Amino acid sequence: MAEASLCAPPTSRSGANPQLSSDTDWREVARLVLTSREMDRLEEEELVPARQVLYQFSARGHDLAQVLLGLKLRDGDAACGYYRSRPLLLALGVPLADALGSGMGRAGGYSGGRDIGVVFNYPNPGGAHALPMSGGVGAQYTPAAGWAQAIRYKAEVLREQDRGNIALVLGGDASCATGGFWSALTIATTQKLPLLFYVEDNGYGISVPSTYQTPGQDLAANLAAFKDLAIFNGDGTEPVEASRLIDAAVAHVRSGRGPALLRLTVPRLEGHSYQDTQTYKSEQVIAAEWARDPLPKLKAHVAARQIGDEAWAALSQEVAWEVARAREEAEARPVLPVEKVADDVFFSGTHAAVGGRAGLGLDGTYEEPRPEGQRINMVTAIRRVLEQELEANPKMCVFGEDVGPKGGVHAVTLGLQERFGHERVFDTSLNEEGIVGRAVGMAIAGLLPVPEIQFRKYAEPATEQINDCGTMRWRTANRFAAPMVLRVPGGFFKCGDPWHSQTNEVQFVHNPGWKVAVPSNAEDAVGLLRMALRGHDPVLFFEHRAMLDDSWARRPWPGDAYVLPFGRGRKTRQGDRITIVTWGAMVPRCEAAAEGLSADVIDLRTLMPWDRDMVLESVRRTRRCLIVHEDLRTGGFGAEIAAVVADEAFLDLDAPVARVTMPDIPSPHHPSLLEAAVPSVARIRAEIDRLVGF
Ligand SMILES: Cc1ncc(C[n+]2csc(CCOP(=O)(O)OP(=O)(O)O)c2C)c(N)n1
Ligand SMILES: [Mg+2]
Repeated sequence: MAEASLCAPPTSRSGANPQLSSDTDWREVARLVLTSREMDRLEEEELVPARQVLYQFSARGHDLAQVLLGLKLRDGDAACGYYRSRPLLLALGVPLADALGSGMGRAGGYSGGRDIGVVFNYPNPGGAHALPMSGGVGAQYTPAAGWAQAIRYKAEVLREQDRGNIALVLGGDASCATGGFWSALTIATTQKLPLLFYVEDNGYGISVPSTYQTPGQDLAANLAAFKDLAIFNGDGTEPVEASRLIDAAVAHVRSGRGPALLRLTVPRLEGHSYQDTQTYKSEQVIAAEWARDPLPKLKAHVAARQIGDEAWAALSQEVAWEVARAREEAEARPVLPVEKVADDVFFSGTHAAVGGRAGLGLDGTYEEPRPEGQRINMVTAIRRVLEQELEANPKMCVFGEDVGPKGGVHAVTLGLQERFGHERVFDTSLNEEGIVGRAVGMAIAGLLPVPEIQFRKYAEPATEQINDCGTMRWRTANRFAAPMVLRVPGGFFKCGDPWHSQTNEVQFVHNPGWKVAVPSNAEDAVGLLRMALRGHDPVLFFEHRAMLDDSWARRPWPGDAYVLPFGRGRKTRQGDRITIVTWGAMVPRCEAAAEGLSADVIDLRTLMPWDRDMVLESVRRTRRCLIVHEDLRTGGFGAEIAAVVADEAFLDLDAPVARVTMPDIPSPHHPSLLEAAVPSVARIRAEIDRLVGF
């Protein structure tokens, strides 16, 4: 295809209903498009050169269609956009001073200066929320699918009135090559969710032409055969055509007939961002793009509707004043006090404006176990907590691969779907980004998602969603939060292997905003899981495969309202010659290794937060510290503990702080290789003896 035709309008079929009459308020459209243009101009001509704004993405060319679409959203809908979505935000009613001030990194606005201004979020009570965007291309899709699923959940499970709400997700042509796009497409079509995909096809992803993103450059044409997906495809610069297509696509999704894909071609009239000089485009291409500028087309269109030259000029003037006023207001805002930069990582007493609050409170719970009955294994214990909380909390839902009729490959969710139904306990498509991203959208919508990842390593495709979820409260300055409990089994079992057996819990500790539970036994699992389900932060709940049915880990049921607060270790043995710090499947090994010796064995139980006070108090008394973990040595969580002990108890030590860990290799398969790699009782004992005799 010739380069000059990259930005040509499409010739493929259009799903528009020609009979549909638009109720568009064209004066409002003009006002918003002019506002967006004036903001782009102000940034490009003044604020970026003055270094008042550091990241700038022009929306010129994309603006008309976004405004038309934004004006169709209403209370109960939500939109998840990307860095070029400011016109849509303006249509939702975001204050102009926030739209400008956020780019300046000032206090207030979207993030209080913690995030770049183009990565928007907008709590909008009474209107459609703009869900927190991500700087990662494609990461916007699956949370939007989660919001769409929450719409249905609220109608079917919570019996809230069905008001025809929709979720909208915006993405560029290049974003449609990401895993997130395909994941959300699979979720929305298989579940027939009210999700509208709006693809703004400007022919480029920075400099890469869309020939690299979809064959033939027309994703809508390529998806024509996709079942249960309505396609609307056309020109986003033509006021009449664009508004008809938008109306039809929105109406389709509102009617409950399932998802739709709306692809509109638009020219990107400036570089990708301010810094991009577009050397990869020829002069002809740039000229052809400017020939498609929607602004003169809009002007001509509204001229035929009583907004002639004079009215247009007056409107432009009015908009310029408003933007200038917003600039003054934004410039008057201070920079966030630096002491506040570490606030809002975790819930600290004030709920986010949107998201969370779905867990039951702590009223009636107790922190001392009240053991009853026979000892039960960890599988039964975890299942019983899930069952009780599902029973008591209709906002809670459990999902993941094989968790439905099969009851999970570890049998933890056995029988839950039968009891609570397919809306609340459900199988998902095999896409971990989709599992966690969908949970994010559901949590923002006020549900309590409890997703399962089948094995620790398979959380890797969800890494981006996990990270974005954890940072949400901080980067939106407590405007949004997405608490969830992510259950992840892992660690070795009877044998090892590089895929099912790793722990790598330290990676979650490294994701700001996540709490991390690593229970070693049934009683702690009950208390920590219930606490997690009633808390306000995302929690990684690690279920060690070797402990799920281990006899050592079996404990009596600790009571129906037992909770174990995070950050409280437990001394499973007490003594004064050495402190052994450990967690998970290493706890019984450390106990066995310390047999016959006076030692403190500390089961940390949670790693974020971890019980520094208990460890330091113990080490100051025993003067020796050994850390034992299953994870790899280099950069494992033991390194953190060792550093803290060295830092804070250096003068109390009589021996070096030591670690027994896996070597830096994946878990090996054969049981004898595995046993040689995982810390054994003999290896731990040898290190204890070395330190005690030091
Ligand atoms: C996961 C990820 N990879 C790469 C980038 C860098 N990046 C930012 S925007 C972009 C191009 C996206 O193009 P498109 O989706 O077509 O949107 P457009 O900018 O054209 O509107 C790239 C490669 C990123 N932000 N995230
Ligand atoms: Mg593009």
